[in-house]
Amino acid sequence: MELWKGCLVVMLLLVAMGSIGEAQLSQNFYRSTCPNVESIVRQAVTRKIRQTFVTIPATLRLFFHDCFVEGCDASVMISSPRGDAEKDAPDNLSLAGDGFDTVIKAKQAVESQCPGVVSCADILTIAARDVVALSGGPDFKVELGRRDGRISFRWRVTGNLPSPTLNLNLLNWIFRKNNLTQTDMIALSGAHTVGFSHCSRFSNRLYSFNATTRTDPSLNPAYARQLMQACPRNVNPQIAINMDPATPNSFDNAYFKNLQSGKGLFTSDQVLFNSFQSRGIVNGFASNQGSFFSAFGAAMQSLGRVGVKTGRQGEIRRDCTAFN
Ligand code: HEM
Ligand SMILES: *[C@@H]1O[C@H](CO)[C@@H](O)[C@H](O)[C@H]1NC(C)=O
Ligand SMILES: *[C@@H]1O[C@H](CO)[C@@H](O)[C@H](O)[C@H]1NC(C)=O
Ligand SMILES: CC(=O)N[C@H]1CO[C@H](CO)[C@@H](O)[C@@H]1O
Repeated sequence: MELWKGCLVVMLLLVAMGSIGEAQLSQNFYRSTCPNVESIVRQAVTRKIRQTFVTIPATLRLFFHDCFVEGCDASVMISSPRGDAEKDAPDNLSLAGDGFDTVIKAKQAVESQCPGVVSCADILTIAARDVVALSGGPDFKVELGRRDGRISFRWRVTGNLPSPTLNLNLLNWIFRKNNLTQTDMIALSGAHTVGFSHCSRFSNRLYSFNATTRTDPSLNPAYARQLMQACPRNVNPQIAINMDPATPNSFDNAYFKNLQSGKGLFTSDQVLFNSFQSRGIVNGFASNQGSFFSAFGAAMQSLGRVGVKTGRQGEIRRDCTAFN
C-alpha cells in the first residue's frame, strides 16, 4: 500500500516536471501580456510594404534562414562589428536589408506598447506570415512563445542552408534534419513565387552545365534564352531577376505551373517536378491553389517550431540586432 502511494507521488511529480520543463509554443501566448501584438506587427509590415515591395520576399526568406541556422531564435538578426555573425556568412549577399528593417520597425512598434515582453523571433514569425497574407497568399495562424537566442556565428551557417544545386535526396535530407517532410519542403519552395535571385545562383545552368551540354536541357529553351539575355556571362553581380517569371508580385501557385513547363529557376526548383518521387505533389499544387495554400500554412507552422527556445531559455532581446 505504502509502496503504491510512493509510486503515485513519484509519477505525479514526473508529469508535473514534464509540463514545466517542456514549455510550448501556443497561438495565444501573449494574450495577457501583449494582446494586440499581431495587429501591431501587421500594421508595421503593411507600412513597410507600401515603401517597398522587396519587404515581402526579404522578410519571408529571412525567417527561413533564421530557422535553419540555430533554430527560429532571431540569431540571424544579430549585427557584429567583427563580421563574424550569422548574417555575415557568404549567403548574406542575398538577404535583403529590407527584411531586417521590417523586424526592427515592428519591434519598435511592439516595444512602445508592451516593453520587454515579445521576442524578436516571434516578431519575425508574425511578419513572415503577414508578408505572405499581404501579397495574396494564405493568412494562417502562427504559434508564439519563442525566446531569442544568445548565439550567432558565421561558421554555424555552413552546411545548414540548402544550395540551389541540390538534388531531391539532399533537399529531403536537409529538411528532414529540421523535422520537415518532403511535402513541407515542396510547399515551402513555393515561396519562390515572389522575390529575386542574383544571376550567379543559376548561371551554371546557362553556361557550364556539364562537359557535353552548355545549357541545362531541363530548362525551357525560350526561358533559357530569356535568362541569358538578363544574365550575360560577365553580368554585374548586383543584378537580380524575378524568380517567378509569370506573376512575380503575387503569392500564388504559379511557381508550380512554372515547374511543369521547365521554368524552375534553380536546379533545386526544377528537380521537384523532374523527379518521379515528388512530381505528383507539384502537379497537385499546380492544379489546386487551395491545397498549396493549406500545405504552405502547415509547413510554415512546422518551420516555425525548428530548434525553438522556450520557457527560461534564451532571452527577450530589447534590440533585435544585439544581445541584451
Ligand atoms: C528548398 C531549398 C531552397 C533553396 C535551395 C533556396 C535557394 C534560394 C536562392 C539561391 C535564392 C536567391 C538568393 C539571391 O541570389 O538573392 C533564394 C531566394 C529566395 N528564397 Fe529560397 N531557397 C530554398 C527554400 C526556400 C524557403 C523554404 C523559403 C521560405 C519559406 C525561401 C524563400 C525565398 C525567397 C522569398 C527568396 C527571394 C529573396 C529576395 O527576393 O530577397 N526559399 N532562395
Ligand atoms: C550532361 O547532361 C546531360 C543531360 O542531363 C546528360 O544526358 C549527359 O550525359 C551529361 N554529360 C556528362 C558528361 O555528364
Ligand atoms: C525534431 O523533433 C524532435 C522530437 O519532437 C525534437 O527532439 C528535435 O529537437 C526536433 N529538431 C529540430 C531541429 O527542431
Ligand atoms: C552586406 C554584407 O554584410 N556583406 C558581407 C557578406 O559576407 C561577406 C563575407 O562572406 C563580407 O565580406 C561582406 O561584407
